[in-house]
Amino acid sequence: MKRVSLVFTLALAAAFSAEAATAQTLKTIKDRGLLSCGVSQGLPGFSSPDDKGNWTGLDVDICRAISAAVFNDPTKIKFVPLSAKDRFTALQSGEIDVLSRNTTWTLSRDTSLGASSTGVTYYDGQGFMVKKSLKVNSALELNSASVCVQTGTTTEQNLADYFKGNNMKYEVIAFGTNDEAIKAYESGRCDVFTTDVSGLYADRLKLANAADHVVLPEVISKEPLGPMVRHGDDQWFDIVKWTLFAMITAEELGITQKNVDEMAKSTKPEMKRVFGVDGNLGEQLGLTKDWVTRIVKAVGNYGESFDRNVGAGSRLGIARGINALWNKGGIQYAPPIR
Ligand SMILES: N[C@@H](CCC(=O)N[C@@H](CS)C(=O)NCC(=O)O)C(=O)O
Repeated sequence: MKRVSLVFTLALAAAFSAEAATAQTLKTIKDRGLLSCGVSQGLPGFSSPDDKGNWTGLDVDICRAISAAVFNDPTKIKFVPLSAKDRFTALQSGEIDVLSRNTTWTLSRDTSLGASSTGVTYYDGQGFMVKKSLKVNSALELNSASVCVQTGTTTEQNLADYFKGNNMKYEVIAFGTNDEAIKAYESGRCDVFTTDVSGLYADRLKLANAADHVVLPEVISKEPLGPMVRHGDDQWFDIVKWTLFAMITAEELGITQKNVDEMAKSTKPEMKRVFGVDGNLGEQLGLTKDWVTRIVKAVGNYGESFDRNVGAGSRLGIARGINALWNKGGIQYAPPIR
């Protein structure tokens, strides 16, 4: 009996210390008073700073939503601009708490790079852009082309797969930053620029004469983009994951930045749970009961953020397409808040 209870006590102690060891990120962020958010070095619509250093974008909104959920303030953030190559080291080393940088969820990133993908903010795929003067209508006509690409990306890998798979030759010219790659393409050092299709829309805005360039019809890969956290802290993983799910759920329930206070008075059981009137779901995450209200007040629901940053209300003007909600013809879907 004594032995059993000793074993039990030891097991319990181990369980608690494991919890204490892993649930550090939220505490670290609160002690620091800032969320450290890894973003791009400037990709309009996703994460880019204005002249005053004020960051906006779909990826930025995720960090603003997390900051709102934790601090009831969407501005308690240190934005860390990262190249594609440096982003995972920054996450592993603890320099950033979350990587929200048009980053594709893949198996090797979830395993050997020690990241945990928390969900998908934008379902994307890789495409090609060429100068109209090249008179090319399909990527299959690109045999022997030179291609500008950013190093440390899935883009590089897909490019190799696509050309090899179609028995085509190509010359890759890789750059450390996106601006270098796009400038090289524009100046004629390569025939083709390739990246995620959303990136092509964003990068086209940087070109002197956008109308001189065309995006080819082929989409050669799946690029589910979303926020990532470090392995090893389940509580933090849950917070980031459910922040995104809260934004998607808010869209589904018709909760907007404008009507959130009104909607919070709803007597419907699902609404009462979401708004923390019934139960303590927010507290189970380590947040507060009004976590969803905080998030939606700060950034709006997923659809509002999409429209404002990359969609119809933005310079990019991207259609919702497969990023529409699952019940509106798309595949955006959040598990139940219950
Ligand atoms: N989604 C791909 C590509 C991501 C990527 O880094 N794309 C480039 C080209 S659009 C980019 O975002 N550059 C912006 C920057 O370097 O700041 C990945 O995760 O590897």
